[in-house]
Amino acid sequence: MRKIATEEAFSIPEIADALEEVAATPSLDSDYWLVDAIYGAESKSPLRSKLLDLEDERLAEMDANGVSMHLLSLTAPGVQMFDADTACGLAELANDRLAEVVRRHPDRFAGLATFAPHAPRRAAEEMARAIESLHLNGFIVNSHTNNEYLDNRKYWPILEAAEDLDRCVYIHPRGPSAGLVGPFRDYGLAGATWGYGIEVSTHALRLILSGVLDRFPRLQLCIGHMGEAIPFWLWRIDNRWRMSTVPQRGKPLELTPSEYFKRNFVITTSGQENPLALDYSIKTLGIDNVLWAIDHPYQPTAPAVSFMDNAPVTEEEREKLYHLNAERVFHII
Ligand code: VNL
Ligand code: MN
Repeated sequence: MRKIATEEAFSIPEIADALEEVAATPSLDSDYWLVDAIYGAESKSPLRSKLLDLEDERLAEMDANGVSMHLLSLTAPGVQMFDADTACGLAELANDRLAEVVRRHPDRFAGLATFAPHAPRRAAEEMARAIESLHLNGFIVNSHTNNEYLDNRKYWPILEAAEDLDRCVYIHPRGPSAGLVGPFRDYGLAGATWGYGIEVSTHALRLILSGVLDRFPRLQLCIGHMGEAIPFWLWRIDNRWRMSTVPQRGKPLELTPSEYFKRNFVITTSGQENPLALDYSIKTLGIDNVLWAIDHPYQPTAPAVSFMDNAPVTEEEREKLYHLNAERVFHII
């Protein structure tokens, strides 16, 4: 069975070097911990070289585990910690490199293009280039940029470009934004344990409740980690949105929150290998809205494969989870 993993991280040396610069100046940014751990001068983490490796150990590990394809994306925080000009240049370079490796291994790699949200018009141009000239498969964005979210009107050119190009935007985690991070600063809460998911679920709900999906009804979005807890919350979100004690709504929405979630979002299983959560998500969202992912190199490959090989679904459903949904959503041939 073809196995397409849909949240697989890579980097390029120029961006790793730029993040090493970021690590050299301690800051209160909630991604500083991660950047320092991977790219800091004292780092002994193997992640930097695993992120930079595409054609050696990565392909060998894919082969050893029967993984057909990585849908690659520039690892978090992408270019979003750099100033807008630097970010634009590095995004374009990363997309060029990504397209080259996809061209060399069209049956093993596909790619999500990156862009600099803090330069929205140039981002929209890069998005068009990434699809029309580089033939990449969609987009990745690492949640907030300078503590702002994509529902903000200044980012609408990005949403418009994604909708016009008919390509999905994967909203990948980064640490919580400045206004959210306070209590996440202790006990390692800001990262993948909890903060990443809260950051992305908050972002997704901003997009839903702002009404921006009435403006861009065909926008396709993807979130990982079994939907960052949103599927489990849909009933309460609908219920309290309808009968909220403190009404805070602007323009009335055309659909209920859960209807937007089912219409505009798909989820992946990255780093969330829980058969009960998978079963629940499929029953809640439908089998067409759930895609398999590993989250390489942050998660090991073998358990992610065995999770999906043994998932309590029919073989027809497994085909959708492993590849048919990814082929449809990300235009993979
Ligand atoms: C981690 C996990 C980081 C998954 C990631 O991106 C990720 C982590 C920076 O555990 O640090 O995609
Ligand atoms: Mn990831």
